[in-house]
Amino acid sequence: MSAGTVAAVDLGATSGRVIVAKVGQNAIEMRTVTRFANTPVQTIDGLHWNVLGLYRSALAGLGTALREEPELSSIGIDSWAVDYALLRGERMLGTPFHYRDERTQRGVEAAHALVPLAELYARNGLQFLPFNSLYQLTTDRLDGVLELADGALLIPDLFAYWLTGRRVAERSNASTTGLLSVTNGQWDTELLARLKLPASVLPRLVDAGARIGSILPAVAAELGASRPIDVIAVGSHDTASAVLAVPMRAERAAYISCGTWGLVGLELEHPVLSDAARESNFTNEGGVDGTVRFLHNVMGLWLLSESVRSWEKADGTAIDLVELLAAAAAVTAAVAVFDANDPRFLATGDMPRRIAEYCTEHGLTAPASRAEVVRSIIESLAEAFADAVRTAAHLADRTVDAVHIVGGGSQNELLCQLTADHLGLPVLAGPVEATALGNVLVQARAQGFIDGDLAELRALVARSFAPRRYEPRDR
Ligand code: LFR
Repeated sequence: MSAGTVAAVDLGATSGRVIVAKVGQNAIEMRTVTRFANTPVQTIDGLHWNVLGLYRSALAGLGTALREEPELSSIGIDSWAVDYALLRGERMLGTPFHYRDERTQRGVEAAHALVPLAELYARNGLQFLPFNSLYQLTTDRLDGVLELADGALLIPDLFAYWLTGRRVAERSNASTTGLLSVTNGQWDTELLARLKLPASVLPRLVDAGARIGSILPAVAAELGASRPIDVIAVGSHDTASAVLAVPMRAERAAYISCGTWGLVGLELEHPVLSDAARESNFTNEGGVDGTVRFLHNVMGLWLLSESVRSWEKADGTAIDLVELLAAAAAVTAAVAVFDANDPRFLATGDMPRRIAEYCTEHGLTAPASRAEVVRSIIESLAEAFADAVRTAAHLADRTVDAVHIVGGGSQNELLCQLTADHLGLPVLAGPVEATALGNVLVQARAQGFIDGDLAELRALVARSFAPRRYEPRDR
């Protein structure tokens, strides 16, 4: 078995990147080839992803990757979940909506009138989020748009289709649509019929590790590739890829995949579908190798990035985040701890104002300075993370003795320390690029550069990227 080189296209809610990795049985070397902004666009009908711009940036990055690494043997794509493009034949019908667009309220009501939430949960195991694909598709149905479509592809599947001409639905991401059976992992055709959604728009399901196809000749020409390159299905839901790359002992650890969102939970072998799990809004999403990602969506660093966006707009200049975080760490006065999961924080817009409103409504003193707002956000996130870890362990009847934080949030020292303090457990931070790592590991295994089960892949991650340890302090 010898090492080989693969490329990950990893699309996050604020930026995307193309990463190349040389992966062998004993070490992984990763290098970011290109990073590009992901800036949503508000038009008259709502908030959209600029998927064409993202695709162009991904192609440019893959072209550079190939020039620099002519041995590159495959490409894998991951992104956020739930959002999709509708297609008719080869044509994309409109520009995909962003999950933070607020159009889906009608879809939620219409879907629940057909199938009540408790029954949905028993069938799909998903926490209620107003943007789950099934509500978005129901809104498209009510708007008369769905009937024009003969296909629907989640974002990574859309990119794979544009690269290869093959339409598939990778299972980890398909599990976030709400239309996949949590018990057998197949499209739930009975549920689709009851929701008045056409099963015919949904493509064939594949598992992470499957070969989707080779890049089309026109794509090869654009990338300057002189030979066929495979596109491999990875854990195309970014959180599935991130969880795969958490260097944990899955039976005893909880994870927090912290970027725009904080996804907090456990890896399980079987879903937990109890009333208590539904009432606590815990989800059973599909992981790589048939695992269950039992987790809860906490609002995440979105609270911070959207605050910074408001301040930068007001100032007309960029804010130095390192400086701002240092100022937040230096705040000594007690700050308000608010409910980071309050739905008012979901949409785009003035975040500091919404935090202040929450505080006033709940009899808390609203944070005054920017440093205090940031401190208040981080304290509130740490508390929400700790709470979700405890709830997950309780619901799944597990003992947790360590918590791993991966993703961008693992670099936030204050957040890691406060999470450890709130839980009274050690926090192990890193790797930062867990999502891209999970993406390349699945490709490398599919290509035969490495082998092993999840525990062995995680041991490889731990050898290549040693986590940083935070011990809990007395509170
Ligand atoms: C994280 C993530 C979450 C999902 C949210 C919306 O990037 O994929 O797992 O709930 O984005 O798709």
